[in-house]
Amino acid sequence: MLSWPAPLLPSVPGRGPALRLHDTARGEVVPTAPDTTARMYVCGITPYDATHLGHAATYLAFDLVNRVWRDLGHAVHYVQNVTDVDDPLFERADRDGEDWIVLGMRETALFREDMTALRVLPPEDYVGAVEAIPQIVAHVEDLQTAGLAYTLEDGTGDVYHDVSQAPGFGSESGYDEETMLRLSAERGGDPDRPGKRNRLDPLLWRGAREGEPSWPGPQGVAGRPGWHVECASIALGTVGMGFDVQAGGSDLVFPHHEFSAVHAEALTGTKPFAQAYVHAAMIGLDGEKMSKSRGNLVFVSRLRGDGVDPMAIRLALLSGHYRTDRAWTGDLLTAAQDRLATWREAVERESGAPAAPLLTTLRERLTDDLDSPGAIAAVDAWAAATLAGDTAPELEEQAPAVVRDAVDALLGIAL
Ligand code: 5CA
Ligand code: ZN
Repeated sequence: MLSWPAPLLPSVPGRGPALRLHDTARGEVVPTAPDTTARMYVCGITPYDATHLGHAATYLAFDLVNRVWRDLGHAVHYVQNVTDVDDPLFERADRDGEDWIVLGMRETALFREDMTALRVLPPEDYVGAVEAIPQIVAHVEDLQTAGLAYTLEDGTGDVYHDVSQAPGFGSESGYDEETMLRLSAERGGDPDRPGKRNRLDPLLWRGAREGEPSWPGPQGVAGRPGWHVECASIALGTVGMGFDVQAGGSDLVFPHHEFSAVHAEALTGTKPFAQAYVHAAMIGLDGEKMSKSRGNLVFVSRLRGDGVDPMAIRLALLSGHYRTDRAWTGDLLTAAQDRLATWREAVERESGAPAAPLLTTLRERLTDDLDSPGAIAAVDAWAAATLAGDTAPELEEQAPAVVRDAVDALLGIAL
C-alpha cells in the first residue's frame, strides 16, 4: 500500500545513550539493542472510522522510538499494517449503505493525511491485510501440515491454531487463564464456541459465509484471514523474526500480540517473535477509553478542520507519558497551544540560552522509556531562560536554530 510523505528530519549534533523501553513480556524497562537497522512493527488501524486522539497518541509514542533510533544513527525498518478486512468494516458499511472497500480506502486515506499533518515518520512498509492474503494462506497451510492447526468439524471450514502445542503461549502477556478467557471474549475471540480443542485457540482462517467477501484459502477452502495471523504474516514478510519492537496500544497485549507471537514462533520454530513488546496506554474522554464502539471520539481530522495547529495536538498528546492512561481535555489543548507559542517566540530570538545542555537532557529523557513530559519540561526551561533575555547566563547565537532542529528531530514538533 501507499504510505505517506516523510517530513524533513534535521540532524542534531551529538549523540544520546541507548534507548530503553518497557517490555510487557519481561515487565520492566530494558535496553533496546538494534543492529545497524532497527526493526519495528506497529499494529495499524482498522479503517472503518476516522483517526481519533487515542490512535494518534499511540502512533506518536512509536514515532518517538523511530526518531530516537535515527538520532542514534540507526536506519529504521518500520512496518505498519492496515486491517482492511474485518467485521467492523462490514458492519459500518452495512449501516451506511456503503461498499466496505470504499469505506476502508477512504478512512485509510484520511489516516495518511492525519499522520502527515502530525509529522509522523511513515513506515517503510505499509501493508493491507487483503494484499497479504496469499502469504497468510501459505502460513495457515504450513501450520496445518505441521499438525498445529485444525479445522472445526461443523462445516464452516474455520481453522484454529492449537495453542496447547505452543510452548511459549502466555509469555508475552503473562496473564493467568481466567484473565485470558475474559479478554478473549471481550476482544474478538470466541472462547465459548463448541468444537474447539482449547477455549482460547485463536481463529486462523474463517470459511466463506453468505454475504461476506472471500478469497481462495488453505487446502482450497475459500474464506478470509483471522486477525492475529495477519500481523504475524506481515511481520514475517517484512521485518522477519526477532525484530526489535512489536508495538501497539495496551488493548493489544492480549489476545492480539500473544497470538501473533505464538503463530510466528510456531511457523518458524524459532523464538522470540520480537525482542520487546511495547504498549501505549489508553486515551480516554469523560472517564472512558476512547473507542469507536463507545462513540466517545475526538477526531484528529475534526480538530484540523476547526483550524487547530496539528503541532499543538502533537504537543498535547506528548505532554503525558505514553504508559499512563490519560484523558483528553480542552485544557490540555489550550496548554499545548500556549506552550507552542512560547517555544516559537523563543526560537525566533537572535540568541538563546545554551543549546548543548538542553540536547543532553532531551536525549536523556527520551531514551529513558520515552519520558516526553520530561523532555517537554526541559524545552520549557530553555525557552524561559531564552525569553528572560539579558538575565540568562551567556546567550549563544546559534542556540535558537539548534534547538529548533532538535525539537523537530526528536519530538517531531516543527516550530
Ligand atoms: N487493526 C488493529 C491492530 S492490528 C487495531 O487494533 N486497530 S484499531 O483501529 O482498533 O486501533 C489502532 C491502534 O490504536 C492500535 O494500536 C490500538 O491499540 C490503538 N488504540 C485504539 N484505541 C486507543 C485509545 N483509546 N488510546 C490509545 N490507543 C488506542
Ligand atoms: Zn496487529
